Amino acid sequence: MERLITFEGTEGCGKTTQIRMAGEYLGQRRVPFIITAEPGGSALGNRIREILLNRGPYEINAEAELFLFMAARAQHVRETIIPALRSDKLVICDRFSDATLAYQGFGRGLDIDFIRQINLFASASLKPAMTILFDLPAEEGLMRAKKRIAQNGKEASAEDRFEQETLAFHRNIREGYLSLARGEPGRFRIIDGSKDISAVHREVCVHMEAFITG
Ligand code: Z5A
Repeated sequence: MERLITFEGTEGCGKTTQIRMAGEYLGQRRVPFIITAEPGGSALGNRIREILLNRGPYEINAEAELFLFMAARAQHVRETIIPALRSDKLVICDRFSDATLAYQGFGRGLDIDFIRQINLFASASLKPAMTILFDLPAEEGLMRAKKRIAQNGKEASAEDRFEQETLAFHRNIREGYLSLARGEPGRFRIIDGSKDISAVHREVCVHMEAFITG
């Protein structure tokens, strides 16, 4: 079984916070691992990330957006994820193929079956063995993300292409993730992301422990 674990959820659901804490936990358990993220995880992926997340002096339509995410994934999988798995490392990835189904499929309304097909191509048919989904109301996640942007003092135009989307868009994505989880209950673990950070971390540890000892 591929030792790829993905963390997924809507904007501001707490994935990044929880991945950092999961990394500390794996370190204490002396499990070799890497943490990586999409879009990104390679030099090319990071360049594509800048195009995708920052608002530039151009429009990106839904179809172009889909292929940019796929290009970043194709590079990331072959340059970073597969080599790490081959050297027996556990790979924790902040977003992966499910994010494309949720955002470009359920969010933007592109064809889900087509996305599934090109996901397989981009990811070299790699599937996560376990996906932890942090579920919370879209309003709450957006509030957290906006607070964080304000705290970081970012310009309103930076890294906000997705934050600027309507509440309905983010609600569709939440529903999309929940429907993906219902379709594959053996792979998904759903955690209530509205609980406090340490309560969520305890639940993550239960799933990580079951995974590494299972
Ligand atoms: N995207 C896509 O459309 N298609 C794809 O195929 C892929 C991605 C792969 C990536 O942006 C964007 O790309 C993403 C989907 C799209 N856009 N959106 N939306 P990103 O990587 O910059 O951002 P993100 O993945 O959405 O994550 P995020 O906004 O950084 O949020 P997060 O990682 O889920 O949460 P966090 O950073 O851990 O926490 C956010 C804030 O909440 C922070 O201040 C924390 O201290 C706080 N926090 C965290 N947990 C809690 C709890 N439990 N209680 C209270 N406060 C908390």
